[in-house]
Amino acid sequence: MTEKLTGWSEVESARYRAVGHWEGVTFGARLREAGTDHGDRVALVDGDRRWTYADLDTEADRVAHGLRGLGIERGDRVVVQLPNCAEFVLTWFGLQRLGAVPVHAMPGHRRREVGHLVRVSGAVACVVPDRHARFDHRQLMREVRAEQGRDGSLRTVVVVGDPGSEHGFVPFDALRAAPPTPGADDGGADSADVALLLLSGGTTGLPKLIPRTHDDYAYNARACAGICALDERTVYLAVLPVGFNFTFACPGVLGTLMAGGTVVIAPDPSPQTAFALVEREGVTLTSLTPPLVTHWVAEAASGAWDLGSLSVVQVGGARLPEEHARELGPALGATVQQVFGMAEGLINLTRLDDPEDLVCATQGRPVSPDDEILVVDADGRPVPDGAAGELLTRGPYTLRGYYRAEEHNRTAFTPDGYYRTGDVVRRLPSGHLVVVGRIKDQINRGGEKIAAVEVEEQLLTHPAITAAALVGVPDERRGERTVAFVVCDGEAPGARELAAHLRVRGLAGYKSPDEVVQVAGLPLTAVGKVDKATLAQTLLRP
Ligand code: OOB
Repeated sequence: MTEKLTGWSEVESARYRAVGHWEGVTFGARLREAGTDHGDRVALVDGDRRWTYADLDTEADRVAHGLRGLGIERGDRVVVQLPNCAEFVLTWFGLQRLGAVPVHAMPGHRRREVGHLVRVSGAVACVVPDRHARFDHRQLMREVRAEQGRDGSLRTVVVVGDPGSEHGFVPFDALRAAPPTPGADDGGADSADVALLLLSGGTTGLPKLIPRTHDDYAYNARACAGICALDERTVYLAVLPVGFNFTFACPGVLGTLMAGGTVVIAPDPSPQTAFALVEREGVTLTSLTPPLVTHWVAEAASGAWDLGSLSVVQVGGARLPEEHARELGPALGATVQQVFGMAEGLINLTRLDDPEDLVCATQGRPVSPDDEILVVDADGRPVPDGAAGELLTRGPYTLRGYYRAEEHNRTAFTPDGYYRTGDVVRRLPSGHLVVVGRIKDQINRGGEKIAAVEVEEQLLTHPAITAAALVGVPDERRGERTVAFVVCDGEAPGARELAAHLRVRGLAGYKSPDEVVQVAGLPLTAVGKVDKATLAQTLLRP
C-alpha cells in the first residue's frame, strides 16, 4: 500500500517541480546514482568500519533483499529505533530500496511511544538494538508485541546484535547474509510518495506522525546543504541522535551524502568522543543542541585537541543563549550557525557570512525562497516586522497534514494550508527570526520536546494524584526543566517515585518531571484553563 496524502495542491506541486525544488528522484535511486558516479569515495564511517558509496549501494541491496525475505514491500512502514550506529543508515537505505517507509523513533522511547508508533503507522516490523544504554530493547519489543495482540500489524523484529531466542526476532546480520541482488532502485516508489515518517514534538496526548515525501525531504536536505556550502570534501559528524531530523537532513546525513561527502557517526555526544573523531576523520561540520555547547567549549579550552578541520558548528533544537553563541565560535575556531527547525518542515539557518550579531542573536531565516512566513496576532492578523506573534508557515517541504490525524489537522493548519507552529517569533527586516516564546503546551528540555498533556495524563494514573499540571521553568543547563504541580490525597510522591511509576507505565524517561511541587489546587485562567504562567511564577518567589 502506498499513500499520497501529503496535501499540496496540483498547482503548487507543479510549481515546486518547475522551479526545481522537487527533482522527481527517490532516495533509492539517488543512492544508486551515487554508487555509480563516485563509488570509491568514503560515504560512511562508524568506528573501524567504513563504507564507500559503492559499498553503501551494495549494502542497501543486501539489506533490502533480507527485508524482502521477511515479506516487507513497497509502502510498508517499519519503525526504526536504533542508537547512533551505521546500521541506522544501512537500514534506512535498505528500506528506501524497497519503497518501504522508515518511521524514526528516538532511542529513549519506551513501550508507550513505540507501541503508539507501531499502532498509528500500522508498522509490520521494528528494527532495534539488542541493548543500548543499559536497556534491553528486546524486552521492550516483547511487551509491544504482546500489547498489539494477534491482530496487530507487527510481524517481525529485526535486532542489531543478539536477537535472543524469541520467535519472530531476526538478527540484522542475517538480513545481509545473502549475496547482493540488485533489483529495482526503489521498489517502484514514486518521488511524491511518503519516504519516511518523522515524529512530532507533540502538543496533544500522543505524538503525531509527519509524512515526508522523497521530493520534499530531498529538497530540505539539499537547500540546507547549499547554504552550508557542502561538497565532496565535507565530513559531517553525527553527534545528536541520527534519527533526529536536524541530524538526518538539515543538512546532516542526507545532505552530506547528496553532496558526495563523508558521514561519521559519533556513538555519544561527549566532546571527548567527538573531538577524537574530529582529529581522526578531519570533520568539517557538526550539529549540537544548546546544552552541549558549554561542555564542548570547556573541553576545547583544555587545548588537548586539534580541531583545525572543523569549519561550521550548527546549534539548534532549542534557544541558544546569546552569550553561548558568542563563546562557541572562538572556542572551536569554527563558524557558528543557528538552526531553528521543526520535523514538520520549515528550517531557518543563519548564513555563514551573516554578521556576528545576526548569528548570535537570531535563529536564522528560511532556507527556501518559497518558504512562506506569516507572523500573526491572536486573531490571525499579521503583525508588523519586529513585533512578536505566532509563526505560521507553508512551503515546498512543510507538511500539509499529519499522518492519519484528520481531526487534529483541522486545527493545526489554517484554512489555506499554513502550519501553525505554536512558536512565538519576531521577524527582523532582514527576514531573520528571533524565537521569543511559545503558545503551544510543549516543554523544550534542551531540545527534547515534551507535550505537557501527555505527561499530565500519565501523572493522573498515580493513585495519590488527583490533579496535575506540567510546567516548563527556566533552567541554567537545559534552558527549561519540567515541574509537575500536583494536587494529592495525602502526601505527594517524590520525583524519583514518580519517575519509577511512569517508567512502569512505559513512558520515555526524559518525560519524567524533574521536580514535583504539591499544591492545594491548580489556579485557573479567566477562561477556565490551568494557569501555568501563575504556577511557574510561584517558583520564582522567595
Ligand atoms: C527540531 O525539531 P522538533 O520537531 O524536535 O522541534 C521543533 C520545535 C520548534 O517548533 C521550536 O519550538 C523548537 O523546537 N526549536 C527551537 C529552535 N529549534 C527548534 N526553539 C528555539 N530556538 C531554536 N533554534 O528541534 C529541529 C529540527 C530540524 C532542525 C533543527 C531543530
